[in-house]
Amino acid sequence: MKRSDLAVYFIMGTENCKDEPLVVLEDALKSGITFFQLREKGANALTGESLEKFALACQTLCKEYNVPFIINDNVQLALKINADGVHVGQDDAPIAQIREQFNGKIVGVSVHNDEEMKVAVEGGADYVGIGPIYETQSKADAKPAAGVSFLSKARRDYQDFPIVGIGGITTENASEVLAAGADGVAVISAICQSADRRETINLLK
Ligand code: TZP
Ligand code: MG
Repeated sequence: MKRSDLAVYFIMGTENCKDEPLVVLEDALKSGITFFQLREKGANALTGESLEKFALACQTLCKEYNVPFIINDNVQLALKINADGVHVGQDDAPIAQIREQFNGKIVGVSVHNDEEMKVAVEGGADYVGIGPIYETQSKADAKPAAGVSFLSKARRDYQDFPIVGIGGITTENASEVLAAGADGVAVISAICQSADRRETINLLK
C-alpha cells in the first residue's frame, strides 16, 4: 500500500449509520474515500451469515471503486472472504501471527506508545493507527484523548512509515492531525453523521 491510501480512511459498521449502511458506503466511495474498514461492533452487531453477507456487499462496492477493503478484528472472516487485509488492536492476536496469516495483504495495527509502535513496525505491519487523538463517542472502550504529541513523535522516529490518526477527527481539526505528520485521518462519525458527505470528504482531504 501507499501512504496516500490513508488520506481519507472511512470506518463503519451497521450501528454507526442512521442511513442505510451500504448507501452510506457507496456515497462515501463516490465522494473519494481512499480506504475502508468494516468495523461491526455493538449490542446489535451483525454476526454469522448476516455479517458475512454484509461484508461481501461492502467488499463488492469497494472493488468497484478500487478502494482497499479491510476488516477490523475478525481475522477468520477477512481470510474467508479474501478481504484486502485486517486491522487489529493490542488485544488481538500478536502481529507476527497476523502477518503470517495475511501474507501479501494489508495488516494495520492500533498503537498508543513507543513500544507498541516498535513491535508493530518490526512485526511487519503495513500501517499504524494512532489515537484517540480527540474525544470520541464511537468506541465504547476508547482510551482518553491523547492529542497529537505521540503521533508527532512517531512521525519523527519513523519518517516514511504509513500512519493514520483516529478518534474524534472532524473537518475542523483534521488539519492539526495532518500537520503533526499523519498521512491521513480515519473517521467514523465525521462521515456517518455528515449532512453532506461529499463536502465532508473533500474538506477532510
Ligand atoms: N479507535 C480509536 S478511536 C475510534 C476507534 C475505532 C473511533 C473513531 O470514531 P470517530 O467517530 O471518528 O471518533
Ligand atoms: Mg480490536
